[in-house]
Amino acid sequence: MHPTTWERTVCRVCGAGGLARVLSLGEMPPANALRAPAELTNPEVRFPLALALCEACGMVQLGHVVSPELLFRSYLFVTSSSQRMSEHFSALMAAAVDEHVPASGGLVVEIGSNDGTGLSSIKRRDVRVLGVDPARNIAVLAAAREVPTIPEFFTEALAAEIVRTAGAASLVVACNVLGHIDDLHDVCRGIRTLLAPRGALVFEVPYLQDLVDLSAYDAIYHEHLSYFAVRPLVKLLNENGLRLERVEFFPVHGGTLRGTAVHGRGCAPAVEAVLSKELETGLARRATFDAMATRVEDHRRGLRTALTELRERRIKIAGYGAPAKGTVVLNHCGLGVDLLPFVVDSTPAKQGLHVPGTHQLIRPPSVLADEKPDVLLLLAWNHAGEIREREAAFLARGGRFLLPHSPASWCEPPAQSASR
Ligand code: JHZ
Ligand code: ZN
Repeated sequence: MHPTTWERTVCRVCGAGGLARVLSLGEMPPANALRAPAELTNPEVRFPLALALCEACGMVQLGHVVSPELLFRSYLFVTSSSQRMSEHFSALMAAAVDEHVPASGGLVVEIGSNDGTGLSSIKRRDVRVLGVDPARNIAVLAAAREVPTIPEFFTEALAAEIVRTAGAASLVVACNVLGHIDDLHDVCRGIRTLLAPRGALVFEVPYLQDLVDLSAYDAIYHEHLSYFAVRPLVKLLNENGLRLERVEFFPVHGGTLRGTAVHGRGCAPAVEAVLSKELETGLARRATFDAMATRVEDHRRGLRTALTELRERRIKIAGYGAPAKGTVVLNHCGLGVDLLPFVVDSTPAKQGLHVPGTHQLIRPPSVLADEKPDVLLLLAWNHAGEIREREAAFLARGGRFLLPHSPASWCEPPAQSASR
């Protein structure tokens, strides 16, 4: 039996004790634990959700770890739910194969390969592909795309097994997955084991600086154990024989850092420049997060007030998207079905289920034509551009999207997420 939750008392990068608790969102249900109608009256699990800062190395992390068996074995988020994100990952794969895989072919391994969206985009090239993802239900979707997938957690032991059976990898890709893994050193050792001598790791993580700048507290949930700045990343990679060769920034998911690492030590001069900037902005300072906590509290009050006013004016409102981040906003702001009666989401597996904690029914976006809400709270705000395009009919009849931001504001075109 695996324990359900445990407390982390030392930093997962440098091992220092005395982590400083910097921002608490109270007790929160796991963000993707959507509830079947028949379960709604059962007691609901909630776990503490708070950020802890390691002042020794600058790593920001959750103070509590919820068992990965509970969070990831059956998973509802599918990468292909966003056309723009699918294009983003296809472009990443194409560029990374061009740069790192020899013309004679090679092995590409993706950690956290989800439904195989990324790997399937390079299948026609002269490469062998292999996905690793613990979500057994989603491995079935990857199989339908003919992407071979090991339905397990990536570990050093699994990496050794892959090398034994399939050879070393020219390219390892890991997008939005490093933050989900408690034992980062084991994963990095595994990547080093797996990479061919001239191979490269290309990874993406939500960038901590963007999270702070946008006060995007809805990226904080139990799946996200780590919130990466570049400084602790360099330390983590270096200690495991990997050199951070390049960092790039993209506006997707509210601000994403893409890193490229190879065998070696240290980091490239361009990466040093980012380290200096992080020092300047005080990204590893307690005061940075204390200020963010104040903004988050303003946000909570502002959004509640905005929704209460809309209700008083009898303006019909619903939520758009049932992303993990939506669960955080709805629960933290205490937005129950009295203020937000239902949400819509395009993911078939989410439809008919309810948001954890606040219990909105998740319905298909097609119901908007009949329900005719006046305002949609854009919980999936990171997909604003794509959603505005898809919901042109709602906009054409005067509907408006409200952003759950600090302070709550209208989402007017051009709808772009933050960019560095
Ligand atoms: P979205 C995900 O978080 C998952 P989430 C994960 N935890 C992670 O690390 C981060 O990304 C980075 C729906 N939708 O992408 C589909 C529409 O209904 O913001 C999704 O349910 N219509 C691994 O869960 C949700 O919105 C649309 O047109 O916060 C978006 O979820 C589009 C584009 C999406 O991820
Ligand atoms: Zn540390």
